Amino acid sequence: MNSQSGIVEHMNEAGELLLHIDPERVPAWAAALRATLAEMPLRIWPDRGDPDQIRYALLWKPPPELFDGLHNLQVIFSVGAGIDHLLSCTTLPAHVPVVRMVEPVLTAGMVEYVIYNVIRFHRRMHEYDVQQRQAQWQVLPQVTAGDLTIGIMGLGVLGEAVASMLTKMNYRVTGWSRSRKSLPGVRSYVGEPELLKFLSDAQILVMLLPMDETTQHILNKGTLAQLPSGACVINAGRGGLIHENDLLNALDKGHISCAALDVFETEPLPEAHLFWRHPNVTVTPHAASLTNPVTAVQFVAENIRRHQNGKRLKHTVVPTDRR
Ligand code: OXD
Repeated sequence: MNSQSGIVEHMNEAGELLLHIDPERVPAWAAALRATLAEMPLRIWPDRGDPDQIRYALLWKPPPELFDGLHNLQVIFSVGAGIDHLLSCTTLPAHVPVVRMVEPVLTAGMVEYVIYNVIRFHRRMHEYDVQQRQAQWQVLPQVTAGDLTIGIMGLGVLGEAVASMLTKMNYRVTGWSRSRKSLPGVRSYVGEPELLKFLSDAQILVMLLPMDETTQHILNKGTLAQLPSGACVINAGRGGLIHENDLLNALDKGHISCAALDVFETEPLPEAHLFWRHPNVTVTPHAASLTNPVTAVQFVAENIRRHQNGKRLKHTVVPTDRR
């Protein structure tokens, strides 16, 4: 065995990594993976090479046929923070661990997006924008951060980071989640029984929940009505969390004064959708926090090395989330 074949055998033992992502993102991800995981051959869908060699898969919205014959697949990584794009894939192998993307740059991007919109709504910048277009010089009343309650639905890694930043900025912060959380300065509400109370205080509501059958349309006519009059909504979780027509009605009636929406039931948001032209809605194209290939690949590489060394993977999806 020459040294060349020795290397090949070692690589085969470690297996190969399969990448599936939107075509325009492939070059940056492939470059980052080749730089950080140089020892691991990279396959880019639809080229799977010998499917038996695939041990790891890094995926965004995989097609069902991607998993055919991947008998040796050992870990599935999500390119994004959300994993609903994997769980909704009918062929996702039930026995293979799924790992969420959790890394500081992705978290920081989400904190920036939410804080930007909280301040914009709190300091009424969206109203000053309108006034400027009408050359209208009018000072609006100013509320201090400590007099404003920001309610965060979903206190996972992203929700917790947002909550922590908001508390540092002196906002009153509440959070709603499946289990009780003990976060400094954050009032925790739990489950169905405490949902209405949580909503009734949330002057700015931040949606960062995962999408599943329990959270679909959780913000609807009934729950929107529980928010204080004039509340603002920020959705950076998933479009399906909100019943879009109910939100439009609440905006038209003025019960909800403004919304910043980054995610939608149908993406890209159809050209004719009323959100595009609603005066009190800000639309961004699912861009609140884009996964940065260079830093994200560090997280993937660390987890692959942990896996190869028999250590526990970080940020695997718990079985109850995989129902
Ligand atoms: C997501 C992401 O999961 O963009 O939506 O990270």
